[in-house]
Amino acid sequence: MNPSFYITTPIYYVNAEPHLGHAFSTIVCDVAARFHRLLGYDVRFQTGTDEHGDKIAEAAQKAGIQPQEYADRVSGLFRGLWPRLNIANDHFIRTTDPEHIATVRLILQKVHDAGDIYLGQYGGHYCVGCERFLTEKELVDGKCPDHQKPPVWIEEENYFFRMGSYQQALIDHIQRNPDFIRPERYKNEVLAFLREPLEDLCISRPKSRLTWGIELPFDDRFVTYVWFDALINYLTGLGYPEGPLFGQYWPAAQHLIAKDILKPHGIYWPTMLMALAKAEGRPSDAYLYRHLNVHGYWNVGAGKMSKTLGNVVKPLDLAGVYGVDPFRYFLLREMTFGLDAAFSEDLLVERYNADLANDLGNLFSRVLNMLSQYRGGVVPEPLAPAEDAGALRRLAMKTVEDYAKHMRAFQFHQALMAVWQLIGEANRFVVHSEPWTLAKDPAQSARLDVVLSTLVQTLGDVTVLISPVLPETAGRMAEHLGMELPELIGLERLELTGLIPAGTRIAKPPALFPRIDTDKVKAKAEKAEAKAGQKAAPASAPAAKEKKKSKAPIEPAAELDYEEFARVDLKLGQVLAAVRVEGADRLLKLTVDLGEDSGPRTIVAGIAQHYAPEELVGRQVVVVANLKPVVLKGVESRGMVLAAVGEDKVRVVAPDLTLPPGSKVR
Ligand code: ME8
Repeated sequence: MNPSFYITTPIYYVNAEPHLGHAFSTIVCDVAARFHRLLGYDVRFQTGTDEHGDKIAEAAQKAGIQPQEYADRVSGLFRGLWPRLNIANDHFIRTTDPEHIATVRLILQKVHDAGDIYLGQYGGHYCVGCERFLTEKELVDGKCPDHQKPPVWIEEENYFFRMGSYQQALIDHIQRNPDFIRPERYKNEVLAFLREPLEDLCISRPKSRLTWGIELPFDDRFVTYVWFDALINYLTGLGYPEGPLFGQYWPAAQHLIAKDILKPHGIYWPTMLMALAKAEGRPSDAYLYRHLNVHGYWNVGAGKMSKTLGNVVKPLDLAGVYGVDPFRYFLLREMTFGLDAAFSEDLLVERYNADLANDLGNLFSRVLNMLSQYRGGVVPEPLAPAEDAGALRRLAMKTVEDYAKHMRAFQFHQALMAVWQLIGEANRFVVHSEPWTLAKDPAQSARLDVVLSTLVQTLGDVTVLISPVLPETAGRMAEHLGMELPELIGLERLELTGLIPAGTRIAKPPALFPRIDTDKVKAKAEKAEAKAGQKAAPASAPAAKEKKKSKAPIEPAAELDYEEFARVDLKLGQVLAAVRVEGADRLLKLTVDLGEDSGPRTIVAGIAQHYAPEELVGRQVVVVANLKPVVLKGVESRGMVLAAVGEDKVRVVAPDLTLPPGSKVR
């Protein structure tokens, strides 16, 4: 029987849309899942959404809809995003799934019956953002340090889980299994926390305060605290307690999280699992997961990125411009797993050009072009012994070993560094063996065979090694090299002799990673800006500056979910006045009535070369009403007027009948 590997992402809150951090954690799990498949494991990979609790109830209320409808909508955004980043999860769980609700209630009942849940009195500093009571120590200047808001003091009757009684057992387990929590810094953080007495955990919320949760099975006046509910998703997804998946994949579980949720996963969850095992009469460590893998935070600009603070990077914006594989590669290569990393688009382009276009892309294209030119595209038999070629093959085998060691330890950047070292050596081998010189001398024919064959075999190995991180590229390379799919090959079959039999015919290579010409990208972006009538914007306007940072023009997405489209607020407007903007020959300042109580809006449109101002007054126009305001030539523009752009004519879009201003356009 194959060994089993169960990997989980945190289940994400549905109070905001997916961002770079969520994409990173989910891509990491996808990479770990694909890598373990290469090792021959039976793999199960689960992600999902966390949908109960104050935060979600509040967000739904703000949106003016029911929590369930709200959760359905945002959960759908997460679920829809993952395939577009080439993430192949086996299961997507939602805490509002009926199976999950039943599992949480079952576990609560078991732990309650075993005496580990009791009714008590609680008073404390509650932070709505964190969904938990904060200790005095955690407050900074009387505020929650993460949400910059003072917590509210709440006193009430509640149920408690006897977490404190598992403190010593947890310390012992961590000390006996030093990589239970990894990397080590996070193990140390949990142990440091456990040096203080561990308090019991309040696991209920009175319905008077919150109804959006799972009702306690033993007291219908309360719902379950969101963490006691959410953590159990990892068991529900396997069909605990009966399902065959549970027997196969638990406790061979590995969780992946960022450092923000270390405490719930490093303390609440293992003590809950110990209590559950005890309630079932099993040894206390029977259900403890295998590893908790903890990564750092992606920071954007000077600070931390979080949906609460609102400075988020949208994954598809980048993957759409640079490709999904380069985006995945950048994230895995750039972050030292466990530490924080800085995200910037410039760095992404730098890595793309250096590692993907130069190193990998160049090796692939030069080797296969030479094979085509000197051997008609047919992989030769390597008959002559050659020390340098042998060394490159041995390095490839050593790379496989190092790579596997690092990947198992979730040190992805090191695994990739090892592969890129091999790619670098292969490129150097090309330079020093000079196949172009060998090709001119018939006496060197056997030597040329060895050189070309060795390089082709290296490409074969590299294809398999990069496949977890760059699955699409690896698939293209494998197809081109006449190999099976990398996931069917597996690591075990990477041997000195190589994967590609002599006699294989390989066509001329496609360009895997066309170099990104940074100047061209900038120029293209500026042109697009000019087209949008924004070129005349002063560099000092903050919105204009922000725009300048963008490296590439935004291309329309190949497909858009209806939800994404529906976020654009299109309205019909009536132009009340129009004047030229001083010092900008393309811009008109329009006063547009959108039927709003706040009065007409000022909108700057880049159509001055196509309309005299007076031509527009009285006309109806379609306006993007929820575009962020921008300052153009000192005028704040609140919205955008839609126009059809012909070869040399630009005409505003309008209905064929006059309708009331403010009418929805869809
Ligand atoms: O905490 N850098 O959900 P959440 C890297 N529902 N990763 C980041 C990140 C960043 N800047 N920001 C977020 C919750 N993440 C709970 C989890 S699990 C039973 C319940 C990633 O939507 C990272 O994985 O706030 C982090 O742990 C997670 O998103 C938090 O997601």
